[in-house]
Amino acid sequence: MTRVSDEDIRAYREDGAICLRGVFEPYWRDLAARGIEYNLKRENWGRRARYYDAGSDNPGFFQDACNWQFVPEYREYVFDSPAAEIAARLTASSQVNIFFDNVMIKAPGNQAPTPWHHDVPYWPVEGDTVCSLWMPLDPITTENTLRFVKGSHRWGKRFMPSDFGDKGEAGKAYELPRPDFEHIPDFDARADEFEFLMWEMEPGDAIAFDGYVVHGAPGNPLPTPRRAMITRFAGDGCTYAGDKHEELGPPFPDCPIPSGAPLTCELFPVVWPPEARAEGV
Ligand SMILES: O=C(O)CCC(=O)C(=O)O
Repeated sequence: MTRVSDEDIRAYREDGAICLRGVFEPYWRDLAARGIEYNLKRENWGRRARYYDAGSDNPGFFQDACNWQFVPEYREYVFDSPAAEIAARLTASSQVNIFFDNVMIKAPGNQAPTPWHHDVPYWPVEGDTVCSLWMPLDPITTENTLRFVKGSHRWGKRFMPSDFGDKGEAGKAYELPRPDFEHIPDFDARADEFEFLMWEMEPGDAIAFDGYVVHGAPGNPLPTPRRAMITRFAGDGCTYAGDKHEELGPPFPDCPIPSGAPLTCELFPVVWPPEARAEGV
């Protein structure tokens, strides 16, 4: 495995996000692009598909999730692309489970920002080895790239999830009955207090980031779409947390394992190393 250097591992742990250059060959990009093209058709939406800004003048912030069982291209990408091994290496895990696949697509000129947030508070999982790989299929500039608050995964904080849509005003926090969740700071207003990470990217590059690092993104002012194939992995020590709160995104109503259990089950199979996969998956 030459895709991840020791320096990448150090920076990932220290900063919470890194950009890996040229790690996805054209085969994987074409595969993901075909999966997205299929998934975007109305008849192929999963049950979690949503346009966040459906009521706005220029709708076009689409997301769908948890479709690897239904979209063969996503399944192959999840199981056989370099993504899982990269996540294993960065999190120093002996094996990783797929938690879920996700696509986030902003149409040309779409104004909807991605609100500042960190991921694990949304999701029915707990653990320090949750790692996402965000692989864009289009060139990314500073105008539409993700932004990360450097080192925020090490603050030990849990910020209340924000509704990405909220009737067009992205970013309104859910009111969750959890005293350990704080309102997220307005990082734009307090930009001089923090250090941010962001990268221009070419297809083939990917950002790997920790489940607790705070991030957000502007809309997509470019004349090209901003398609991102995202895979979420959970490494050693992660457990299911379906009882975290009621507004889980995504929810897994059919999950066969109880809260507190290790993740491995048919929804979250082991994907790496290949020899640890369950038979028939
Ligand atoms: O693609 C985006 O705009 C947001 C991505 C994101 O928040 C995530 O992958 O966790």
